[in-house]
Amino acid sequence: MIKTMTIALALAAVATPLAAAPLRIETPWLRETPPAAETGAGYALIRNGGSKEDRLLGASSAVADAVEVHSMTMDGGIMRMRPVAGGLAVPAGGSVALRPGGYHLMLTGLKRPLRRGETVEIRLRFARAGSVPIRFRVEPIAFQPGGRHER
Ligand SMILES: [Cu+2]
Repeated sequence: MIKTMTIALALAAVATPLAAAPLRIETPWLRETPPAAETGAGYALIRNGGSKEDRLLGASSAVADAVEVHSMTMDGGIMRMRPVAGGLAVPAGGSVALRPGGYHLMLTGLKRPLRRGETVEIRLRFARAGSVPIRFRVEPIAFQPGGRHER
């Protein structure tokens, strides 16, 4: 009798993690923009505590016509940005950083300037986790995220 119960509990424990939401978005921030800017950039650290890869497919926000996921690479001394084809992979049990000089969210068709100190909602769209609204804090142009790995 006790043995049967132990097996049942073990099966329940195996099934539970599949239902959990494994993604964690850390230090989401946007760079403040000059008054006439038409584009903006957003950054965050995306952690995946789950056992399956997820992909950041796109995003949207009320403050911009479009929000794209971009990569940035140096090509013969020239910075090039391009949309990430097929979405940005967030590996199982791992993380991906969106940061200045690398992957970022590109806001195009900004409807108003982004001012430091305010928070702006951006809805991230993942292949597995679905649509996730995140509040991004607007930081000064010279901001460098600190303490990202301190937790
Ligand atoms: Cu870009």
